[in-house]
Amino acid sequence: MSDTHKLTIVLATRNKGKLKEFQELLKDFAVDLKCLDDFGPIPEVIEDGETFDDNAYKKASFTAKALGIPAIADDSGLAVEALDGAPGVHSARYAGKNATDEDNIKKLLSELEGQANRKAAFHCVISIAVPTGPALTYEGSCEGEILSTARGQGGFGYDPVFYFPGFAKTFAEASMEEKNKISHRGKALAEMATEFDKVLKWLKQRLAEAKPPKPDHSQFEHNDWSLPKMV
Ligand code: ITT
Repeated sequence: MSDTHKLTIVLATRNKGKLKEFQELLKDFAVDLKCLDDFGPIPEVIEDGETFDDNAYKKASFTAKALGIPAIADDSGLAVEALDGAPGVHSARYAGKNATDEDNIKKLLSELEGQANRKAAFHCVISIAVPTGPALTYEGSCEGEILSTARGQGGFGYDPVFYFPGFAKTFAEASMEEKNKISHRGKALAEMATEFDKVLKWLKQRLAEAKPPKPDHSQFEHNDWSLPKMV
């Protein structure tokens, strides 16, 4: 398909891995998916929402407005039952502003020390927004348990302590293909990809509505177009 027939959409991330994953998933659709690095500098979005939904929408709508084209954003994290849903939207910076994955895991394990309830779930929300504000949302979750020691070398973030009973392994012990099939992000992405043709139609309709109305030529029909008489 020629690029002129493709709808340009920006994925609100600088993470090339994420971009590749989305591009691969949407490769059969008439869409030219870019990431933030393909555009000039735009201000960082402050992810201060109280829910994954708030943050995903904030990122998508801010980016769409700033660049004047539709934008997709995702937000995800880990919610632990015994910690009232923490680290939640603070998952990336649970142990502080520049925390590494190891720092975050260490803090999580210390908060859960002696706790019998180890239930936890990863959540992911994908938001697709147009510059005028409206958005579509896709969600996915994956339930598991937090172990008391890390296991496995794969994945990222909290994967080494997230035990998925269906695999009898942690996410860091599972292959990427295995994880993608059942993970929070995998499920949200699959739901979005399944109906992406509808998403494209919806986006085109919203973009068309946003254009200034075409002039109504009927209003000129009875106009007198002759030049004013010179006196
Ligand atoms: P962006 O730049 O795209 O926003 P990010 O690192 O903020 O990337 P997310 O919002 O998707 O990524 O995730 C926030 C944190 O939640 C992430 O840093 C991890 O600590 C944790 N997390 C999310 N998904 C995870 C997964 O599949 N496995 C392990 N940890 C995960």
